[in-house]
Amino acid sequence: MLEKLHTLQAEAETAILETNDITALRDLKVKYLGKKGELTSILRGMGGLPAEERPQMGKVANEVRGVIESLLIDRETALEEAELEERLQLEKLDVTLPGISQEIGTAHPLNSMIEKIEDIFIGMGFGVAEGPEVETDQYNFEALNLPKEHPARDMQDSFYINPEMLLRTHTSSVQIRTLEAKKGEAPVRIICPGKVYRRDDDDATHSHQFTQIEGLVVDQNVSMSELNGVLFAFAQKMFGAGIEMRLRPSFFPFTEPSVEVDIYHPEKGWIEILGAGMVHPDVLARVGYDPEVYTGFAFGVGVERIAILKYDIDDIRQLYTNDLRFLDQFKSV
Ligand code: 2NL
Repeated sequence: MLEKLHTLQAEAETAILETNDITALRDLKVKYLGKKGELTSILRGMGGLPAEERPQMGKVANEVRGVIESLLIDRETALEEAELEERLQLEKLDVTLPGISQEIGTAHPLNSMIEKIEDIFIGMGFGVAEGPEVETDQYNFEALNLPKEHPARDMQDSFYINPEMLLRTHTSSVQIRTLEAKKGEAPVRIICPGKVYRRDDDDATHSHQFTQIEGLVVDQNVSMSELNGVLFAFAQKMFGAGIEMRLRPSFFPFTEPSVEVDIYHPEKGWIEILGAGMVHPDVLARVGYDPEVYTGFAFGVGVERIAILKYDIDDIRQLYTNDLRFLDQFKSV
């Protein structure tokens, strides 16, 4: 029996020291010291020993239990420490390292220019109206004094979907739709931003798709001097209070009289920024406004043109190709 106890102790010692995980170690505790464990089963055999040998055997058995118990505790402590050390190595975090900075995107210069122009006119009491990009030739041409035979309606100059429908060539169509919906009611003060399309060959100064903002005011007693005042306020807010502006006579089928508006650029001289005029009486009459009672003015701004001028951009295509080296320059705009 003594030999059995010593063999058990030696066997337990090897098993405990060889174990590398805590769960297995707990299993060993059950195996050697548990109620149904090996030590218990050896002690059961004590009943068959002569009475004088029992105390001695009991003492050895307790010593063996003590040795196994302390081996278990030491091994458990060692394994826990190793596990903690491993975790500390893996989760090592240097809070003094600089963070990984996240690039923050910004509005596209064309979108910020649209918003800038919208804000200026909203500040002068204009509302914003939008409408379809695919238009009937009724809204895009007929309503604006551009009848079938007009050279501006050449099939080669616009993108036709079918003989009656095309991609709008200006946002005037939205203004016509707004006037029609108002059924002769005044005042009307709107701007109409949006994409427009013309069959041009793309180059540094032309694009088959560009952005236009048209404005329209219709009321009683609307005059050319109010047009002048509104456009000068726009030019000042866009290019600075000291800007010089002039109107030049021009021609559009939908306005009479018509003007082209220039600003003075210190290096480039007089530069055209937009076209405008008093709404043609026939245009007003066709959408239900009596031209004897109501007058109006309208203007059309090319957004890219303004952006190119203000930011000194040398090629309109830079506004469409999304080269980050170009876009990054507008982070603060
Ligand atoms: C340009 C500048 C312009 C208009 C647009 C307009 C709209 C209505 C009635 C009359 Cl509903 N006119 N818009 C007027 C003058 C100029 O755009 O250079 N266009 C070719």
